[in-house]
Amino acid sequence: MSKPTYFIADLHLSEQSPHLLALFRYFMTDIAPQAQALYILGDLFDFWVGDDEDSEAIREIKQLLTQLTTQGIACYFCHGNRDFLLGKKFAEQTGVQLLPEYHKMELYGKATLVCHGDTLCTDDLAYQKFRQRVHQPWLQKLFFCLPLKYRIKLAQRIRQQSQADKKEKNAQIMDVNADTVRQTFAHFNVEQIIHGHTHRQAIHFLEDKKRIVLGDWREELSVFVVEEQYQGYFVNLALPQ
Ligand code: LP5
Ligand code: MN
Repeated sequence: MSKPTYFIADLHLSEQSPHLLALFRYFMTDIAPQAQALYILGDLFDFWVGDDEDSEAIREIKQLLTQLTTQGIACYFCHGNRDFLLGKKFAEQTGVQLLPEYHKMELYGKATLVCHGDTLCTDDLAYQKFRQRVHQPWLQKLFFCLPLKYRIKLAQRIRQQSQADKKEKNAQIMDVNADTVRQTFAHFNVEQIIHGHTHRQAIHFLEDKKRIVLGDWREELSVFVVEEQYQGYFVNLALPQ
């Protein structure tokens, strides 16, 4: 019998959230080693401004990932809107394999697409405009020329602005656009899409297709488990006392 595949997203880890770090430590040492592969579908970090970022928390996260990949468990990473600047150096240091924006795969015989999910939220025009800008290679190159502490300051300013802007947006705008979802299913010719970003953990059935939305991590961790003989299910766990 083959081992399960795990999917997680939107952990938003940072030095400022020791509880999330503790959940990640628990997940990576007690749960993830049971998997055949782990897919991290973006926003592992609260934000990422370059692979030269360093802190005690980052060192531990890297070490936990390395520990998993050296056990032979494949670990894949798809960029989120907070950590799209995570690069090759991080991947080399941890053994994590970077995925493109959309990654199509066979998951126990099912054609499956994985992505972060932000590109499906096409009603959020302000965000899509912002995304287009910060994904420009020349701007990123320029950004990397800045000293680390300025990059962190800028990221914090953008986070503040994003939080303020979100208060003015209605929830509908920040969800996926139904037409974009339909087009994505058709374009990639898949039976299921697994993504995060909207933080609205759910399995949506669309005719004969499925869209699985991963939950973000708060009090509990959230993992979507797919096994050969099952359709897939969510596991939500708090830290053991
Ligand atoms: O992340 P979340 O859930 O809060 O909101 C997202 C969208 N916001 C973002 C921004 C990220 O939170 C922060 C990313 C930091 C990355 C590191 C710095 C990289 C700099 C790179 C330079 C090359 O993604 C939010 C969506 C929401 O998801 C739901 O989908 O609505 O989108 C926004 O809020 C976008 C705003 O509407 C526009 C943001 C304008 C920022 C302007 C910056 C001004 C700063 C000036 C500093 C001098
Ligand atoms: Mn996100």
